Amino acid sequence: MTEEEKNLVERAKEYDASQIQVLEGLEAVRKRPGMYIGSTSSEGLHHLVWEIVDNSIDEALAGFATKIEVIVEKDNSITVIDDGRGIPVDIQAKTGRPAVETVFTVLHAGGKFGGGGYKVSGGLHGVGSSVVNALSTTLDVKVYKDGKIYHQQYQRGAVNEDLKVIGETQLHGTEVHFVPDPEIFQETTEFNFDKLATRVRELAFLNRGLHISIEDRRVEEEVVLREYHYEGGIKSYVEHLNATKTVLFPEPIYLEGNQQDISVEVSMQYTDGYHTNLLSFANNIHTYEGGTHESGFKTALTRVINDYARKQKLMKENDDNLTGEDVREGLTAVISIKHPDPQFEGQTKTKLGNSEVRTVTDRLFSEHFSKFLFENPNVGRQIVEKGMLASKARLAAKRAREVTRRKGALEISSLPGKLADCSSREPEKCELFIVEGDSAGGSAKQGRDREFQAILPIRGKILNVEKATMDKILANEEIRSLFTAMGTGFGGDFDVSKARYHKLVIMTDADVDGAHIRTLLLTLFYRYMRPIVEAGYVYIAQPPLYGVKQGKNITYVQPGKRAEEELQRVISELPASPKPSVQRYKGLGEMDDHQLWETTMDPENRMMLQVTVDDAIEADQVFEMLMGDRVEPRRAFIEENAHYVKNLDI
Ligand code: TTJ
Repeated sequence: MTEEEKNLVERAKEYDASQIQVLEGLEAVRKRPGMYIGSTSSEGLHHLVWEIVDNSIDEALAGFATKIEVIVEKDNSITVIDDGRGIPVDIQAKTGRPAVETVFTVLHAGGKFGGGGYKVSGGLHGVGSSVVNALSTTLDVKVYKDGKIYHQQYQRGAVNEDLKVIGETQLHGTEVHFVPDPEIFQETTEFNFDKLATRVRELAFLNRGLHISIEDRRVEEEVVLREYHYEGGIKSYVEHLNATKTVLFPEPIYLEGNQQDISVEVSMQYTDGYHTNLLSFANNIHTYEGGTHESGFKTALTRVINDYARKQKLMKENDDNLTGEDVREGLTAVISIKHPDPQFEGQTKTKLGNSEVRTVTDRLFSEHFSKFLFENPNVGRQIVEKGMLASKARLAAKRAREVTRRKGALEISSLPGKLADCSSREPEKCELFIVEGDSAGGSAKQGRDREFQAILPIRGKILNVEKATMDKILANEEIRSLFTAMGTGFGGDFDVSKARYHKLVIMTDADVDGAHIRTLLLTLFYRYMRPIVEAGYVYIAQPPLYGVKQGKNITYVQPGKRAEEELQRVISELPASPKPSVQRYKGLGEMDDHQLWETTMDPENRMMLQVTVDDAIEADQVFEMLMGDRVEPRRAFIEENAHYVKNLDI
């Protein structure tokens, strides 16, 4: 063998060895997908999309891509296209393979070549392309670059075809198409368009100027394409959140700044309401659990308002300082920071830990906000007055709570009479059903498994907590019994670890009233029991929509978009005689206790929807729209959702 031949043999051996490593790496991903994408449920499935989209967002933030398209294809596969520089295709010295191949086949290979810029993605830190590849039956990448179109295909993570030029182009960018592997995503491979669209819109808000669209090609009859682009970025986000509310000043405050490689954006606006809506993000990740950016903002807000109030003599000399809660009442705010190396902590890894972010956010925000107050004394005065009102209300509520507490009204010893409690005292096993109406409550009491299922019937509409002060809320009997039954305490005393049930199930009729009560309850939970929503304790029961009866047998059909189709299928699969009868259930009351157990309460058979914080926020917004003071958004909403409301009503 010549020297050259020997070299070639060595290279080939090295290549084989590295290929084996690559396959072992991706095999590990297929063996333990949960370790890389959290879970293989619907959550994990959707996570794949964000792992790919994050790369395009990086390219947009670096200033090279202006447009991102996300497409849900007919077969529930996904295409993502951007107009960036295109993933590099040149052969890397180290591996002897095209860079793009390494991106998709080597675990932990980042999308960054030559460094620079933010790695904005959280979770897997944007190194998830190979993970997505490993969990897809096929993945195709096309790179439009230097006049050529390059293409490569992989199957379950392994190279299927070498990279090759398949055509010419004037364009530049990257296109990735992947088919999630049903062997991995056994629960479902169906994408939820609304869920994708919500996040895509959020990404548009969080990345000012970005054009991002999402298209659903599964719908035959119509073009479902949503395009998002906000020149105002998070300022537009605040406007959107406040669209249905009455605001104290017309344009949200907006600032952006940069210090120590950390970029900070804050936008905020006060409404005339009582509630705080504070959303924070780090590198586009929603930090549900808050963190240093949030705490920096909160401290600065409180300090600046108090300083301002004293300097302007808007507060009396011996008045107590306004508290953080006081100055946040009615506030809608979005904080978005970008950090080269974010540390995510907390139970769900959604709490920002980098301590330097606290100081940077505090400094940038307080400088901007104090200047704003001194330049807008009218607004400044309104904000202070609002804080002082909140402070008075807080003291009144505290007194009311003390009275309640002294009377022991929220103690478990005084469990409400209407509550049919369960016998188990292990909260992890216990379920509390909140049931609309006394008659359905009666059936539920009869039908339940008393070992672990408790029933609390509620009557009529419950109090609208949007429009009530704390002392009113505490005086409301339905709400009191709910809090007492849960055992969590109220307000500042709220303690999720004291929850007596780890499932709190809303069971209402499938009509407009039922939807309304459900919205009221969700609003209550979101506003006053948020930790139980965050803990995933809240569920919505899914009573069947139809019962198809034939002789002694009943088959049930669940509500949903395809309920009618499903009904037809059920009927067509029955033997021809005797003739089946179809019942459409309008209310829970139409089912007897046995049917209610079998269809809606029995853990073996039932379907329940777990409520996420996003669902609750949405309920809260829908609620504002329907119940708030402003007529225009309400009319628009009802017009837009007329079909939905009608469906509920049938
Ligand atoms: C990195 O720096 C050199 C030029 O190319 C840059 C890059 O990688 N850009 C890039 C990657 N743009 N878009 C991507 C990308 C797009 C999708 C849809 C999926 C993936 C994994 C990467």
